[in-house]
Parts: sequence; C-alpha cells; structure tokens
Amino acid sequence: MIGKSGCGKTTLAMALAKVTEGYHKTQSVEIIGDCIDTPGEYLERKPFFKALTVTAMDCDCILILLDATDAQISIPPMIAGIFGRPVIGAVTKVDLVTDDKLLSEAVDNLRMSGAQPIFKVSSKTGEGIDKLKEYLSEPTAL
Ligand SMILES: Nc1nc2c(ncn2[C@@H]2O[C@H](COP(=O)(O)OP(=O)(O)OP(=O)(O)O)[C@@H](O)[C@H]2O)c(=O)[nH]1
Ligand SMILES: [Mg+2]
Repeated sequence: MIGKSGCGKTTLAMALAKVTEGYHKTQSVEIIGDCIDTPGEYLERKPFFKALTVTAMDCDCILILLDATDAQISIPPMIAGIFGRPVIGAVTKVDLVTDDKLLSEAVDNLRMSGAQPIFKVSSKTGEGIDKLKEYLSEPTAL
C-alpha cells in the first residue's frame, strides 16, 4: 500500500483485516493482515522512494491510495510502471466527499498513475471495502 501521508493506508489495511485496535501513524514498513503498510513519507521524499520499490518485490500487487478530499495531484504520472507488479487504485475517505466532480477528479488522478481498476472506499463507513477485498482475493485478478 502506498500513498501520501494521511491518505488512509493504515486505516484501510486495518479495515481489510478487520483489526480495530492498535492504530498509530506509520513510521516504518509494517504488516497488517495481508497488507504491507508503508509510511506516506516513502512516497513523498525522494531518498526514501527506493524503499518502496524494494518492498514492492515482496508483494503480489500494489495498492495506490488517494484521499478523495485531497484534490491536488500527488502521485507521479505512470508511477505504476516502475514496480513490476499489478497496480490497483483506491480513492479513500469517500464518506467525506459529496461532490461527484471531486470524486471523479480523484479517480482520474489515480488513473494517470497507471493504476487499474480503481475502487472508491471509506474505511469509516465500510463503503467499497468488500468489493476491494473480493477483487484482491481473486488470484486471476493479480
Ligand atoms: N472520514 C474518514 N477518515 C479516514 C478514512 N480513512 C482514514 N481516515 C482518517 O485519516 C487519518 C489518517 O489515516 P491513516 O490511516 O493514518 O493514514 P496513512 O495513509 O496511514 O498515513 P501515514 O501513516 O502517515 O502515511 C486518520 O485520522 C484516519 O482516521 C475514511 O475512510 N474516512
Ligand atoms: Mg499509516
């Protein structure tokens, strides 16, 4: 799982694993259920970026997350190509956004990163979580 700091990686990993306790801001690469959770800084700071590509080697697929409330483009275009793994996208915190235009902007931003398919999820309400989980559990999808 990769994405900007605060975009909801840890919260989503916990929701996917049905873990309710022990939340903290991510300081290093951590395993939560079937996910490898990474700190947002690894994507944001160039010197750390290599750690993401190395960590990706241990994954079946990469999940790039984008906060629906964060309209700015924060993911380098076509970043998906560098991981050598299937790359899936998820727009997070959809419970906080009622404007469909903002949501589709977020989906477009993720698409430009090369991720596909793209899911819309809320770890707070549970919206979209089962759909994402189902997709991740299909080996043919990866
Ligand atoms: N409303 C709402 N808040 C969310 C959702 N997902 C995460 N949050 C909140 O967003 C904040 C940041 O979430 P984290 O899961 O820590 O984000 P992160 O991407 O792991 O951040 P780093 O570990 O710093 O990289 C927390 O206060 C969460 O409660 C969501 O779906 N809806
Ligand atoms: Mg985190």
